Amino acid sequence: TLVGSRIRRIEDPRLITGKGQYIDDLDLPDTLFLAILRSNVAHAKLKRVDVSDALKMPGVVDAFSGLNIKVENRPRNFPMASTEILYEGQPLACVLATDRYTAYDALERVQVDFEEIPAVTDPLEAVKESVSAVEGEKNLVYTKTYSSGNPQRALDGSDRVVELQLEISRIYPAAMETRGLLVTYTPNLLTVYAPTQSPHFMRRYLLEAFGKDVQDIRVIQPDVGGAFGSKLFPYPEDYITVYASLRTRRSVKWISTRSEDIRSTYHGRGQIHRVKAGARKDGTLTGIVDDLYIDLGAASHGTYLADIAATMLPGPYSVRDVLVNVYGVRTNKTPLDQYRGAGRPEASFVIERIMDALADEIGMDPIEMRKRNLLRELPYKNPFGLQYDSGDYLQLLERAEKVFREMESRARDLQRTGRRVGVGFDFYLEQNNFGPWESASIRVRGDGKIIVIIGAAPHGQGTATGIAQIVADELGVNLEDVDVRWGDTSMIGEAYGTYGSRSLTLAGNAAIMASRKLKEKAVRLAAQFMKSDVEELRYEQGKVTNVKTGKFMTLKEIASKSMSSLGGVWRYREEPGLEATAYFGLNNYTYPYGSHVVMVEIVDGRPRVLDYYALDDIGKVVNPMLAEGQVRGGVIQGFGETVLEEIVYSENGSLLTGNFSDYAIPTAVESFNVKWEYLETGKSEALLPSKGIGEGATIGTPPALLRAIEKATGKKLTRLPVRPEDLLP
Ligand code: MCN
Ligand code: MO
Repeated sequence: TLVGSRIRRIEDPRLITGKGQYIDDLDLPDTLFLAILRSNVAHAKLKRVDVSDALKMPGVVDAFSGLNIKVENRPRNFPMASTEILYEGQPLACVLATDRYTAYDALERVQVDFEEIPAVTDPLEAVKESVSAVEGEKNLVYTKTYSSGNPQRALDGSDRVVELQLEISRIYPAAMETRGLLVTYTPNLLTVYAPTQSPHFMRRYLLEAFGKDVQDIRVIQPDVGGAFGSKLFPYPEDYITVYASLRTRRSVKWISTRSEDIRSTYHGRGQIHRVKAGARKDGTLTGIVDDLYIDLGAASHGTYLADIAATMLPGPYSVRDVLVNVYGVRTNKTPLDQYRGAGRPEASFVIERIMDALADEIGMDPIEMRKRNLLRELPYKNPFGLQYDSGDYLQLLERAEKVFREMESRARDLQRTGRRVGVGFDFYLEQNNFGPWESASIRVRGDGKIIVIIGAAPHGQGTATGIAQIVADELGVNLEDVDVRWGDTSMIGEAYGTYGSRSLTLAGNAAIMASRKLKEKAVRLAAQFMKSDVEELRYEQGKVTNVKTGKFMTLKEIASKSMSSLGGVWRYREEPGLEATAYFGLNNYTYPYGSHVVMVEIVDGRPRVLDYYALDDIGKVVNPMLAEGQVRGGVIQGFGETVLEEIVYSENGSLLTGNFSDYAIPTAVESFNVKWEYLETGKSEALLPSKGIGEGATIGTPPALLRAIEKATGKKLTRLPVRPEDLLP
């Protein structure tokens, strides 16, 4: 079978030979270029924005400011500031010109009068409410309590209690391709080319805002150079560009520069956890109390990330006495949203830091400590009601432990020679397949070509290859006969998209269901053509065979006969055509799990990875090469988050890491090899019993890597990323 095999990505030949069509490759005649004027201060009273001088410039077609559209939980005055500037990079005005150079030049002629007022950037300062991030409003905009059992009593009854302030800095989801949008105008129908993770979300949101001005909006996703969670929902610039197209009745393109992107693409993470956790001398985790501060920036739509982190905080361990107080705080920074892992890396970082800290405190082996607390029976309802589904956590942990012991003994040899080497280990629980469902359609064309259209919207993952494997197996045809397509709202009625590591499982299972409907139809059509009873026919290996006579028709023959007049069938018993659509949703999240083991050396003041091992259980693995690719990329991103990447603001809210020379992402130079293995014990309840792998490694990497650095430096580490001073001898 193809499912389970390492098959090369069918997407790649086109992309690696430079034939990809990214949004800025699309050139349509008479397109205006839109450039956005952004605030260069964090907090100010906005008195006047005057575009009249810009409008006088040759080549400038239009310019405007003060556009306001109501979208829930976005900054007041969205998508453009009109009375108050709330963060550096917030859109203030835009210019439309016949080319991009003129548009940017004209921005300099927009006059802005404002009066700076105090900004607040530190969420722990902001909760004190002495400086308002938004005039006349509270900074603390969201509080929630997750409570189970009696954590205070549990801490009081513990042999040891640790208190930690764990900080996870803000990071920039640095996709290779910056954001952009291209809108083509025709009366009543806008076509929006959007490098998005969900064309259907884009359509829904845009129709909500502009539905009274157009009959429909078609969204097409061109090739997308990565997203990592950041391109799921429309941004201010998307609304501005669509509005500009409607206003000018012209096609409009907006492409963000890297320095615009770094201040305007919603940042990720940004959480501080003040935790107390207790254990008995035998290593039993007794209780956790956590004050979770999430730095929302100038909006409040990122609160769900705190909810995910809070409910996942107990991780794979049996602790029942847990209290998490969530504080969602607004600051004068770019709004916060999801970045690969979205809440689960934060939870995993906190619980794994707790396990290491407690193990150190009671003088116990950290793996023994984890074993003592690891859940043995599944399914299991966690203290906050999450239903962990399936698997054998201990089996996986013990396998990773072997790797850890072996790495540790090599590390000890190196340490004896004076090298600063350490090994880290973690166990992580993932929650994915975020809902609610996904769709897939299969159409067999008259020429026999099988077109599969999925509602998921991959943008680098290689999903089309995985889906092609699934469908080819299910229909018993060659991989080359299956053509997987996606990313156009006019190809598929309703859909969701690619996020929450859901596409393979949800779209894959929808594709299986659609394939099965299609096979039934093929049998009914074949019965008509072969003058047989349906009962005598079997669909097998891409053909329908009469079990009595041995005669058969291939899927291609059935399709072409059904769909062409040349087939000579003019009286239809069966409805012609060979296509089917199916929708698939699970009634729970899936909970894959894994373990990372890493050996690090501090060389010239920098952590260098000497060995890296990751082990995952995601149920049925469709294509181990694709899954491994996800793990490798995720580990390198996790390395960036642990060692290099940090969005830093000055106290008055100016962004100090506004380009790639100040904001360091991992490059080929810092990259290293990752060994990956997998188990298939924890199956999901789907027809194809898979779970997601798209985000796992960004969850599993930071706790193990930070532990390794802690061991190599002998220091207690509580912050992501580590800073140079943490690494000094
Ligand atoms: N796969 C598999 N067997 C499984 C599960 C998955 O072979 N049991 C394969 C799939 O065929 C697919 C890949 O692994 O090629 C990931 O599938 P899945 O876990 O279903 O995740 P999604 O396709 O839904 O991808 C989303 C996930 C998320 S949420 C982020 S963020 C992220 C990530 O994918 N962003 C990425 N990986 C990324 N990879 C790239 N190149 N670019 C991004 O922006
Ligand atoms: Mo994501």
